[in-house]
Amino acid sequence: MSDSDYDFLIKLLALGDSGVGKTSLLYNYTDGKFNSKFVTTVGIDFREKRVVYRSENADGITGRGQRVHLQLWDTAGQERFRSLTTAFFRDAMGFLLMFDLTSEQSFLNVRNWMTQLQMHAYCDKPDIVLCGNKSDLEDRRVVPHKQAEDFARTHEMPYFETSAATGTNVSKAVDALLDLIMKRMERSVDKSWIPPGTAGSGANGGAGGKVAVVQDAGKSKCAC
Ligand SMILES: Nc1nc2c(ncn2[C@@H]2O[C@H](COP(=O)(O)OP(=O)(O)O)[C@@H](O)[C@H]2O)c(=O)[nH]1
Ligand SMILES: [Mg+2]
Repeated sequence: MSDSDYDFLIKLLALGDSGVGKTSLLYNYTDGKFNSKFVTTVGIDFREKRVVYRSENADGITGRGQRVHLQLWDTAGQERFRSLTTAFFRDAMGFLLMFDLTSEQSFLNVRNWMTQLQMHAYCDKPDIVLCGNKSDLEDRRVVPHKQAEDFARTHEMPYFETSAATGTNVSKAVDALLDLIMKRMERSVDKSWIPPGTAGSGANGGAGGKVAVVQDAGKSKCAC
């Protein structure tokens, strides 16, 4: 597959306090590895991965696979990088909002991250998946499963307990976010009115055009 050989370019952003495991989780997702050395992310960085997305209709019938090029943006959680990272919020189509199950403070700060998202993301109700990370450290857990799950339900976000160390639920969390984004884009396309007789006139161009449509949908045509 060549570099431009994909149907959709999707940009995701991981955010949350410093030390919750953003870099480790993205590294686990793209490379299947874990590095226990703590290396502070400076500013912003990204990793990439190709996946095939298959949507299911109401009858459970799976459609043709869509080739997705995922760009996973990794932010630095420290306050001093905030002005840098908020600029990237605008460009992302979905968010992995992370906290550390062994840190009460990182869970309390999830609210602050949500406020930041509401202010800077493409719309005030963006697609977010909440991840309580470090689930392998069960003996050091301070955030009860139910408390995090209730919080996520109140804010209508899926919730996963992940471990970047063992890989538990890492792909599931990213897949759930991709699913939300693809469904939102389908809704935006459904909502845009196409005058009778113009369908198939090539208004969207070829494969390159498709990618442009996706980016537009992520930035401005919010279907919430
Ligand atoms: N046990 C365990 N340690 C983790 C996990 N995720 C990250 N860590 C460790 O927590 C520290 C911070 O991780 P890092 O990915 O740099 O956090 P970031 O600041 O959010 O990017 C590092 O020492 C990691 O090895 C996890 O799921 N389980
Ligand atoms: Mg980091």
